[in-house]
Amino acid sequence: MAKQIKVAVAGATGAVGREMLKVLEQRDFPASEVVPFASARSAGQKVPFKGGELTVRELTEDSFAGFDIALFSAGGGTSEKFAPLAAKAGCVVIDNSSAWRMDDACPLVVPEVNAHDLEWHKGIIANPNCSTIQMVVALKPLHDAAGIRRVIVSTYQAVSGTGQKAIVELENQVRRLMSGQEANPEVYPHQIAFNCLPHIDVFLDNDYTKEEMKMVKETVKIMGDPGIKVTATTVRVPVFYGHSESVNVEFERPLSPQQARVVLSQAPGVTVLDNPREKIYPMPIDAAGEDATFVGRIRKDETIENGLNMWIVADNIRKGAALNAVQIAEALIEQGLLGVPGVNR
Ligand code: 25A
Ligand code: L14
Repeated sequence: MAKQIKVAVAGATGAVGREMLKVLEQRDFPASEVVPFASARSAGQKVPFKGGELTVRELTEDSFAGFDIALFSAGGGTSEKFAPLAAKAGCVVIDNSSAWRMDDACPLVVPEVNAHDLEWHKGIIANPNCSTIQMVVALKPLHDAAGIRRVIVSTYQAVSGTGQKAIVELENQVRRLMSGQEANPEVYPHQIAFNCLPHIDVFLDNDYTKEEMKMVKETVKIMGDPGIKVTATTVRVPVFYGHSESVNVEFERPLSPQQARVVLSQAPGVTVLDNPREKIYPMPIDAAGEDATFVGRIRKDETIENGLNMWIVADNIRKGAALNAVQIAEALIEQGLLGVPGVNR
């Protein structure tokens, strides 16, 4: 009989943690037991799972004994502290925060792109940034076809990426402003309703945001090619679920829009929605709740020799976070890579 797999979800009361439970259920993940963990203030709270409810436990240093996989989405500080303890206990961590992504000992994985990097994991596997994930799902097949030189991306990111509190802030601001009250921003530095903020995560010394530099560095690590140059502008927009991206790509070799559509329509995880005459293109309201990365508006960049423009949309909470993490867990099982080298493998 196959091994019984015990799964811990750390940060189970958050926007991403709740979606992780939903994705485990929807994909009928082969777990013998799923246990939700969060901070002390949420211990005892119930979270829905498989038609019933699970009781949230407080995450502590010895929570991980007997678990095979821990899905983390409890913020970077929690991951820094608890992920090494889990790995030491023989539990493989799949971490959704930015804490471990650029660590040379941790694979950074989007299964459609680099599932092979799971082979060298040492107990902690990083789930990339949401904007990076959907971009590389679409770029990898195009890179294989024509060699990417440079990418210029601007994002239109939903508030759900910041968590449940930001979803509530957008709802409340819309209501307040429509009834003549002040916006009262708390989560974001400025009003987000009816506005755009060219500011996600913190500003760095080079005047880019940390979110923008994640897209630059993570893309190179996932694609395994330091020759790919990326420059990014990341923008928060008043959308609840679904990140959109305007992406300009310069290739080494020619690739027509029609060739790109064919390549993308055969690529894993991608759905092409590209029929401008019929007003068909990806939109966040349609991508919300879906698993695919949607690509449309594919057209030639007429200012350079080998260039295309496109529009990429995905559900940031699913493919950008919870779904990608569960797909990593499925790939680990498939490749026989459960267990931590030197501990229980
Ligand atoms: O927001 P926090 O504080 O970072 O918390 C996020 C999750 O981690 C848990 C926390 O439990 C929550 O489950 N957590 C924090 N510290 C912990 C610790 N020391 C810890 N777990 C263990 N040990 P909590 O008990 O603090 O619960 C409060 C959280 O519950 C959510 N919430 C509030 N109101 C809600 C609600 N959920 C559903 N319905 C409601 N009405 C809310 O979580 C609150 O903080 P959240 O959704 O705001 O948190 C999401 C976190 O994940 C990050 N994030 C989002 N998308 C991504 C991402 N990180 C990486 N990649 C992504 N794609 C967010 O930035 C946020 O930190
Ligand atoms: O994964 O949208 O590093 O505010 C941190 C910022 C996820 C999105 C990450 C946001 C991001 C989040």
